[in-house]
Amino acid sequence: MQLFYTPRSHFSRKVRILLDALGLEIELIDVGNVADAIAAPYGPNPLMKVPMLVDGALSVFDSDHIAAYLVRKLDRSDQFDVLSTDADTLNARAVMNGVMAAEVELILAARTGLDTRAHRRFDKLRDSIQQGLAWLDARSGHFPSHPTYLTFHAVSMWDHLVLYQVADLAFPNLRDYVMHWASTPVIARSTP
Ligand SMILES: N[C@@H](CCC(=O)N[C@@H](CS)C(=O)NCC(=O)O)C(=O)O
Repeated sequence: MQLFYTPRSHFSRKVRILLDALGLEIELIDVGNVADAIAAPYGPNPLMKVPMLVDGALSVFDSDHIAAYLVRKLDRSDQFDVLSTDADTLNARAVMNGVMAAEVELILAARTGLDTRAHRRFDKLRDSIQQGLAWLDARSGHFPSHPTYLTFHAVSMWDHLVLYQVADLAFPNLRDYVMHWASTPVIARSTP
């Protein structure tokens, strides 16, 4: 198996932490600058995004799809609750994915030459990040007290926000939750 990724990609990192937690070592292929509109490095992924998993003849797109594929194939006990159907858990995942996607849009717009302060569309993205983080901060006290895929997701999101500084990060509950797990070896190993 191969995972197409970049070392800083937060969507890739949640999958990398899961792989590490499951004790699975697979080949990592760095696609380079994800702002480039060059299809070749992404192989069969038409969306030109990472992560993508290749397993023999099969390609799997999208981080949560990849995580579910890995667990269905290799971790029947689903130790990290990847296949959860709990509405609160899935809402938290949706908010984190939304925050992460908005952050990608802001970062890649700036990287490709747009002034994100000059367009109202980007103000809405910035607002959605702040509102999403506030929503998560109000609920992180109810996040699981043992590490699950939600933990891997939260850490990947938070560390990326710290790295790129596109948001105000005054969210102490969320920060404390992430800090609690940050030095766990399977999490710390992929810190960007
Ligand atoms: N929904 C996708 C989002 C993946 C994504 O946006 N990845 C970023 C890197 S962290 C990317 O490749 N962006 C390239 C682009 O948007 O052009 C997933 O969960 O895998």
